[in-house]
Amino acid sequence: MKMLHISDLHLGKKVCDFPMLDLQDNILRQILAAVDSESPDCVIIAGDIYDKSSPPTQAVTMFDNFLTDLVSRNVHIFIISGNHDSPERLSFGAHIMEACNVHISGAYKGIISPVTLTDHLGEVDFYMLPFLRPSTVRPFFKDIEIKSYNDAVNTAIDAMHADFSRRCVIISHQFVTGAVTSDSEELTVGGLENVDAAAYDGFDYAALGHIHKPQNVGSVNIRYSGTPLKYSFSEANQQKSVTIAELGEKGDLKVSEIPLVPELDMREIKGCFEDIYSGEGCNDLVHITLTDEQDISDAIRKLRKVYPNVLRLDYDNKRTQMNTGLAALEVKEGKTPAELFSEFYFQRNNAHMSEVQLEFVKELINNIWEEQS
Ligand SMILES: [Mn+2]
Repeated sequence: MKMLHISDLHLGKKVCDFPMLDLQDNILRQILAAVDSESPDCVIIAGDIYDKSSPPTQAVTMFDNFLTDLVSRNVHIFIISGNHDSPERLSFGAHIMEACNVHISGAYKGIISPVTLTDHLGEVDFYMLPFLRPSTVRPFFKDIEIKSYNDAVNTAIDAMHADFSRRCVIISHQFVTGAVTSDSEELTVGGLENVDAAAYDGFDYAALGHIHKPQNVGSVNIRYSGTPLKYSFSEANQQKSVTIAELGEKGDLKVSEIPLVPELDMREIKGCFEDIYSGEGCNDLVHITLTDEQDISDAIRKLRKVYPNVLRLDYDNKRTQMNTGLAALEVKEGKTPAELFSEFYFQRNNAHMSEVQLEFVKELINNIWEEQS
């Protein structure tokens, strides 16, 4: 059973106000090309189809086209809702789409029956769990105490009564303890969401979504495919990919990756203004960190001439390296205005004024004093 596993498309997402739709359209085409070259039996989309529960119309149209293209390739398609999706909106037309081998698990209803596919080795059961919170599961199990996400997921899985003597796959969108996170996931603070990997014991493959870096958690058969695109600068050094999981006889799993190459990369650039401004430049989505000690006036507008898609600009210099805000100036009698300004300058920039700067300030202060007297 050959599975092509993706997740966290976040269609319609903007990164630092930059709309990702065109890049997403291109990356979906690359995924279709991977379906063509790999000929999987099924495509698994493990949640977070959209970035918002009410996605923009362009995102809905894009996913509609993607699904239509997938169906025309004669594969089974498994879709679960993630924490960013509206389960009800995602399941619109789900019963009708079953006829086209599109299987959607939207709102949790307390019972999960497997979808069974057959290959030359026999049957494989696919269990589809939508994103679960304790409050989603509790109403269906009044006599079980469900305090945590871990309780919720374990209760829902126990209630499936999966037959682990058969080949079986689970599709789930949760935060498994030990997974390496990025800045774009919007997790609940404090680790409340954690689910122990042991919840997925017994399944030949757990096709996971929610965490945006592709990775195995603990063992090769518990895996996040990651996002198809970088959605934060913390992912600048990640290689995004499509996961191919091949299940032979029970317990025999092979996993490989097909790299995805975005039309525009997301990168971090650090250096002084002159070097970056006089460099080659490109259209990539960049976060520029300037190391100049003095702020460059209108830096972002100037840099956009070489890097039109600067999404973020920061400084890394003596001033920004100071860990706290400005300490109160110690105003004592007997200090001249120029001395006070020198102290202020030092606190602000973590460096002393040069002789020239000091002379300039003294002259300026004198002029102001004379005007007022
Ligand atoms: Mn996500």
